[in-house]
Amino acid sequence: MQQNHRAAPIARDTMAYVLAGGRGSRLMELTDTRAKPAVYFGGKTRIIDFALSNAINSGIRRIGVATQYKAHSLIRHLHRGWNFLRPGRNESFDVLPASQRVSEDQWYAGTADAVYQNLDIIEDYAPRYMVILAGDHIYKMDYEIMLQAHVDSGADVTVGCLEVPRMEAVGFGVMHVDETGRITDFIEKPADPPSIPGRPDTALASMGIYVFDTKFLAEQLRRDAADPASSRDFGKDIIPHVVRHGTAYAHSFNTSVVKSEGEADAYWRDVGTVDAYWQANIDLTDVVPPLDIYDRDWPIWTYADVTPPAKFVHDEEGRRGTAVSSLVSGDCIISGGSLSRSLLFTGVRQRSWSVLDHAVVLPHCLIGRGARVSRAVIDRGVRIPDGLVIGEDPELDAQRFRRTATGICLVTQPMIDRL
Ligand code: ADQ
Ligand code: ADP
Repeated sequence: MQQNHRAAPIARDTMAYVLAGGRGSRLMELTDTRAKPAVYFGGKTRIIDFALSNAINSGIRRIGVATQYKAHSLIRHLHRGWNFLRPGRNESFDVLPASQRVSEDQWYAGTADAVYQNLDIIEDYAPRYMVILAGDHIYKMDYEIMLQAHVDSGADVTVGCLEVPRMEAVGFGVMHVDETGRITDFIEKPADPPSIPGRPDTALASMGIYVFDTKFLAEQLRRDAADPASSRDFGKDIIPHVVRHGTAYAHSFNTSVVKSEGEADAYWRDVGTVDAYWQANIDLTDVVPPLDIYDRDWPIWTYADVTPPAKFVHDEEGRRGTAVSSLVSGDCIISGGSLSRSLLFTGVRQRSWSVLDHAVVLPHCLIGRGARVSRAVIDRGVRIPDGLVIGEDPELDAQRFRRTATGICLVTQPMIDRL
């Protein structure tokens, strides 16, 4: 991998610590066998590649990833794709599974515990700053800008934030800030989220991104670990405590979002539900997508198999394999089928007379002859039988597949086997 962004001193004195242990249960069967950060996104990458690429592109060269739930697929991906950092250059890449290192009967209790249990490793590297990140969001952000703001303000903690519709804020940490950006109040997942003063429909939400001086963070984690009432969580315990007893500043995502020409909004997505996941993938097929994955100044690194190019061929009867407004990854063969507004991951095979429309097809699926699939997510390796129709009969779809309220079908191999 090449480094094509400046490596500034603050970033080089920073460790990025990615929390990648959560299940993401609202993704249903997509996270039955893999943690949410390992879920495929955007054709070639996995969700965690966005946070990791942001760290690398921001100039950070020390990275730790805490894993817990169904970590096998994630760990394999990290080892294959992300082990290029070299200890001899003051770089490091550590995968830190919940391994009962501190206490024999404890997995990571909460997100703060997932850092606390590895404090010895972190303190051994002795980075001056820590950036704590979630491994399950899609966005491009320059953490160096946030680090600089943290140093400039002299805060104990700096919390990345963005504005969200007030009713969506029930799933976030919500904060109040004064005119200097200092956080005066922080409530984790409030049932009735407070709005931004003067803007009743909008709330200021935590992105779950925190910058700390390492020494201060270590003190806080040790204090928190000694508190039997604590749930060992950043959002529930650590951040509210620092807001009350120290100085916490908010850092607006708008300030450090990485945008290229054509990207209108500051793009940040949780993709935590099947609907949001489907939509964010399909959005990439727009003529000008809201997220630019072609930006060479901010590449999204990943592990990918070396594959032959995608291929489009006539079938025996002369029917052409065609694609419009679609993303087709390597090793796909479209033989006499057609697709539109769809996204094919690596190694998908599409047979004659099959039609895909608004379909997100994960790696190594087979779309059988004459099958029709619309508004669906097809899990990795699924073999869609010849002639099967998905997305046209709501009642039948709901019996056979995981069908969301808005009519998106999630299809897995066990569901096909039961037909
Ligand atoms: P949540 O979205 O509820 O709130 P949480 O479940 O705490 O997020 O997970 C945060 C990150 O940590 C995720 O990437 C998850 O995979 C990982 N994780 C969860 N439990 C873990 C464990 N035991 N070990 C390792 N990793 C773990 C948080 C904040 C809110 C904020 C939102 C923004 O608490 O204040 O608004 O993130 O999404
Ligand atoms: P997941 O996130 O679905 O676990 P992985 O890429 O980690 O995805 O692999 C899942 C399984 O599929 C592994 O057992 C892997 O060996 C297998 N696999 C990998 N490449 C292929 C392929 N080209 N065809 C079929 N199976 C494959």
